[in-house]
Amino acid sequence: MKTAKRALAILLAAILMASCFCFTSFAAVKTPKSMSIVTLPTKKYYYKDTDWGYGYWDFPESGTPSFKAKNNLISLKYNGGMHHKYEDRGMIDLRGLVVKVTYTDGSSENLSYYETVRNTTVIPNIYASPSKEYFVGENTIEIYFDSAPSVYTTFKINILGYKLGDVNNDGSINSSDALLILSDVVDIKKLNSNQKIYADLNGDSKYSSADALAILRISVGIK
Ligand SMILES: [Ca+2]
Ligand SMILES: [Ca+2]
Repeated sequence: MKTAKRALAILLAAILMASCFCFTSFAAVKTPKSMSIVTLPTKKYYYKDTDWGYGYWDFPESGTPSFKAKNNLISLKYNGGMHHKYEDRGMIDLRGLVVKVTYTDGSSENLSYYETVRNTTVIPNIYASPSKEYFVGENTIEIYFDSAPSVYTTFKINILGYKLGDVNNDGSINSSDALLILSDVVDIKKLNSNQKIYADLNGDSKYSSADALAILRISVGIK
């Protein structure tokens, strides 16, 4: 009888422990339901050669990752976070990002982006990928948790293109670029924030008809 009671006590204790364990496990794992941006990443602009280049990152089975040149394929060069899905296209610098996460149990919290370094691998708590391949101009970026990739939100980054004076980012400096500046100056159509940066050809920290004239001089071969 004593043995039976003892066995029963052990059984009850085992069941209790198992149920506690299950409850603890269940309570510890929260499932994200939605995500929204509280603070955007600090880095807003990506500059050619400094932040991106024509090519892709090659990650060999062994050895050091290297950047391989390839025309018409833009890769970002930020190497702070290991990216699983689009590693051949480079990575986005998410430092400074804060997101609000709402869970299926109704609770929510603000999470800041961080990176954990394990050996030589950098593991982020929030992942990012372009909605399609990167291109010069405005790009939509999706951010998500590795554990719940179907829950995501988006923001935009600016990948700045060719050279000063190429206001429309089409690869050449010509009268089309000058016309864009002049259209802004006379309030027909305002330049966007990317275009304003490339419009200041003479480097006086503003764009004006003087820059348009300088562009026209270049386009007709007068320096
Ligand atoms: Ca142009
Ligand atoms: Ca200027």
